Amino acid sequence: MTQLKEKLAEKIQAHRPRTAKLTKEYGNVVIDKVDIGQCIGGARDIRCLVTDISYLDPQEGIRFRGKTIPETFAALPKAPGSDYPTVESFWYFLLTGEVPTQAQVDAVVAEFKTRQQVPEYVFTAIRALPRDSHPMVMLSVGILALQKDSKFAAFYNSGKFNKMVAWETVYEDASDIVARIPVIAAFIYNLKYRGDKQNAIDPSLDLGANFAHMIGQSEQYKDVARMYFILHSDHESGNVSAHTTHLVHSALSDPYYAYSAGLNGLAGPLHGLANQEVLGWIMEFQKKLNGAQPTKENVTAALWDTLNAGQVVPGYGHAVLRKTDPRYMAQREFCLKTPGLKDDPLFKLVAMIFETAPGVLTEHGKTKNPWPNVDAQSGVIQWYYGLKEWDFYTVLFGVGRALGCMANITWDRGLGYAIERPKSVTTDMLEKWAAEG
Ligand code: AMX
Repeated sequence: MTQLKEKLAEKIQAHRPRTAKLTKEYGNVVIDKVDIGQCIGGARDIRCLVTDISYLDPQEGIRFRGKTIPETFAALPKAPGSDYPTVESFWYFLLTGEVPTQAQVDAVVAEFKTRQQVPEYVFTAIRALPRDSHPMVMLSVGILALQKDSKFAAFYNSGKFNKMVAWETVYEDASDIVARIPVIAAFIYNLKYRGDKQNAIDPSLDLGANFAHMIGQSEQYKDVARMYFILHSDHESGNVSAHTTHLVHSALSDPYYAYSAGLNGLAGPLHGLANQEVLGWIMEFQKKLNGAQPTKENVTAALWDTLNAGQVVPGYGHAVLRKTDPRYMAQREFCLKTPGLKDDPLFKLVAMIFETAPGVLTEHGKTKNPWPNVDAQSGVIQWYYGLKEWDFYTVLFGVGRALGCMANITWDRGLGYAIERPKSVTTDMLEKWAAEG
């Protein structure tokens, strides 16, 4: 057993009595109620999921294992010569809740090297798709193609399945997915946008740095990849990608089925596809400007054009957050401290939208949150570093989101969470209850 798996075994063992006690002794304690608005309106805010991996406060934003984004970045050991932690150290932290030592990080980096080789049949399956398929289709197919080697599915089918240790094989699949998904993403990028010019894995590099290397990116982009994957990892359990992954795995579908499904949810324009939509919106606006400088006036007019056409302003609003997303701020700070990027015309335009859109959306009066979310800022950084194929941006999100989703389902199995099965009612019933007040 690796050090990380041993540590995780210890943590899961120690946690189990807490969950068992809550279920057995306090199972009837009411923690929420449901109204008709929530029943029709996407189950918004209903407290009915448990996770200790991250928590999203509407005012404060995300905390990973109790730490804010700046605290997380400050606490974790950094990649060699970098201000940013490796994705591997963050993975250790998400799984165990403990900040790893450098030696523990090195062990995970080494472990990932043994896992990251992607079988050729995965690439064959992706190549068989039409080249103009969306890269999210390719990513979802790539993850699903790996399913035949699932250690969890093999354990389930072995006749020796045992609930107490089932998490160990979920951990194996989860770790394989986290180690391999950047390699699959890089393959897709190279296939679609670099004329199939594939770069081999560099075994001396950590996960983020290797992704940068594989897509032929610059030295500076290594930090972009590390930062981006960590920021997009987790946003508690109710968002579409995390919830789908959890739901599908709750049927004991293995992590490959579960995460492929999660990715399909991430591909929706109200969720992960918003980052591609933001760039599309900005490019359309720039075209209309026809060389003129963006001003508060012309940005305001463009925002109203979008709203009056009955469309949403991509990158703004959130189902839970009620302030500027700290993931937006972390990326904005990256832009402000990076020479060149802070004076980049696209960054300036995004900053102008940041100044303008909250006022316009407030005046429009529909959204409960007029502030930007993570997607409003992320495309600018990618664009600046030359990754201009914006239909790939959700794939980057999907590589990062694997960390949170995989940590969550490892713990789901560790704590033996039940198959998810909420109850539905009919409109007749709702009308009857409405009439009864
Ligand atoms: N522009 C215009 N109108 C908006 C809006 C926006 N950015 N955000 C919300 N609204 C509208 C909604 O469409 C809804 O209108 P309706 O009553 O006519 O249906 C109304 O405001 C109330 O919505 P809400 O309760 O504030 O938001 P929600 O919880 O229903 O939806 C979200 C949240 C993110 C889907 C929504 O804000 C949105 O569509 N934003 C733009 C897309 C986006 O940026 N998505 C990415 C989210 C982050 C992520 O998952 N990656």
